[in-house]
Amino acid sequence: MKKVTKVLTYGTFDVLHRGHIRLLQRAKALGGHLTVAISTDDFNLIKGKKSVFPYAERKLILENMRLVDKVIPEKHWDQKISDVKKYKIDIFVMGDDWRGKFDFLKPYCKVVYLKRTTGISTTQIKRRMAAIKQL
Ligand code: C2G
Repeated sequence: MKKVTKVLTYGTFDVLHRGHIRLLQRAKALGGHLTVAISTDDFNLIKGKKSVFPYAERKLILENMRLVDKVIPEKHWDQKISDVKKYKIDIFVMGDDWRGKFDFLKPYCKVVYLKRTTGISTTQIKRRMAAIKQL
């Protein structure tokens, strides 16, 4: 029986938008099983990110997406090697705003950086919301 290719990616995935979806779509297309490690609220503080939605809500949304097979928490920077080993990951995927940053995973799995979707970001969405409020 052919082993299913397992893909892993990490992120905050706050205020889900087409940039996130396109990343997840392309990541899933690389294999048959996609695990998403979602940054916890505590880890977001370490990343200097304040999310609109708490971890539990960001997790609820992603684990109910057809594209996503498994959701795990991302609690700190240095869990990736053990995650790749623990979940027998074949391909690690990140947007290319992280290009090179995770090459240390190359001895353990394939590392793929996918083009970041331009014209959309959580920050931009917050700005649009603020602008609408002014109307
Ligand atoms: N992304 C994208 N296009 C956008 C916005 C985001 O392709 N317009 C991608 C990012 O490159 C990343 C994923 O979507 O691969 C999740 O983005 P964020 O939630 O912003 O994740 P980030 O804060 O970059 O956290 O250990 C890694 C970090 O947890 C990554």
